[in-house]
Amino acid sequence: MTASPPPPAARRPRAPRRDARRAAADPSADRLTRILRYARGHRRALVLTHDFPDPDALASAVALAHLLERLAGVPTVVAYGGIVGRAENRALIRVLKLPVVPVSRVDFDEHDLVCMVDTQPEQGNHSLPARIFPDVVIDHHPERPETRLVPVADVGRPMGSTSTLLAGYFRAAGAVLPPRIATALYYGIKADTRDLGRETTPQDVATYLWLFPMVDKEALVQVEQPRLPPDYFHLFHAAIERVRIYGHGAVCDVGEVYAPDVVAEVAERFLFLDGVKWSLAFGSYRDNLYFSLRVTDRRQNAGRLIRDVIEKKGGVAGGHGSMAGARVPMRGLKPARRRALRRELTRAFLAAFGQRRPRRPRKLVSAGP
Ligand SMILES: [Mn+2]
Repeated sequence: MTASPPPPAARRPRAPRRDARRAAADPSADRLTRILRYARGHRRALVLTHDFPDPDALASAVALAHLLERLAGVPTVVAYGGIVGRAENRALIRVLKLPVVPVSRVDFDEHDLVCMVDTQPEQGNHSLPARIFPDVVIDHHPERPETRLVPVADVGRPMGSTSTLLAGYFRAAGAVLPPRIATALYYGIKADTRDLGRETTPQDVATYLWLFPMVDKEALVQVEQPRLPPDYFHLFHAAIERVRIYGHGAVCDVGEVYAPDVVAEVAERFLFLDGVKWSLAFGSYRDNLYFSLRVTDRRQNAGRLIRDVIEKKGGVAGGHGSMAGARVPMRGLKPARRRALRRELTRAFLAAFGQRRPRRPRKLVSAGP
C-alpha cells in the first residue's frame, strides 16, 4: 500500500532522474531482506531499545517486531531498560497501545534472536547482559567499532532518526503499515529531529511526508499534548530556580528527578533562553547522575564534548552534533563525595566550553537557594 504524499508547498517540477538515482541507491530493500533471511527459522525474538527509551526507540522497536512477526514468522517481544518517564512517551505507549514491556520481565534465555534498535552494543545505555551479543542492530547513530561484529546491522546511514530506517523497510517492501505503527514512526522522526529542524536529512523529510497520510491524527494530538503529573511542574519550578547562566551557557543541577528523561527536557528548555548557546542539565535518579547537553551550533559536537568530560569520570556517554547525554554511576559514594562530583563535573563542562575561570553566574529568578 502506497499513499501519495501531500503536495509540496513550493511547486517545483519533479526531477525524475534524481529520484530514480536516489531510489537505486537506497539500500532499504536489501537491508530488510538480509534481516528477514537471518531471522527466519528462529523461535522467539527480542527487540531491545536503549534504557529510558525515547519515541524514536519505541517506534523503531515496535515496527521491527511487526516486520519480524509478519514477514519472517518469528514471535517477537519488545523490551526497554529503565522506565518511560516523559509524559509524551508514556502517552505514546498508552494511546497507540504499543506492545512493550520492561526488561525486568524478560528472560533472555527464552530468545534465540536478539535485536537492538536506536543504540549499539558498545554504547552502554542499554540493558543487554554482557554475555549476550545481538544478532541484529539498527541505529542511526555513528557506527561504533564493535558493531562491525554484529551479523546483520543497518548502522551509520546518515539519518535523523532510526524511525526513518524502519519506515524505509515498509516502503521498500510494500508492506502494510498499520496506522498505529505509522503514527509511532512519524512521531519518532518528529521527536528525534525536533520537527525536522535538527540534524535532518532529505530522507527524513521524504519519509515524514510519506507517513503523514497514514497517521492517526487524533491519537497524535493525545500524544503530543499529554496530561502532565504535578511532579513535572514541581521539577520545572526547581529547575527555573536552580539554573545558572555562565555567559552563553546555562547549567542546571535539577537535584533528584522522578525520571531521568526529564533531565533532557530541562536542558532543551533552557536552550530557548535568549542568548544561550549551550545548555547542560543534570539530575540524580537512584544511584546514577544523568546529564543532558544541548548546543545551538552542532559544529561544537555535543557528543564528543560530553564523552571527553564524562568518560574521565567513569561514566558512559553518547550523542552527536547538537545533543548528547551521559550517566555517571554514584553507587557507594557518600553524600559529600556526590556533591563534590557535581561541582567537579560542572567545572569540567565550563572548561570544555572555554571558561577556565568562570565568572560568577547569573540566576534566572531571584528566589531560590
Ligand atoms: Mn534516535
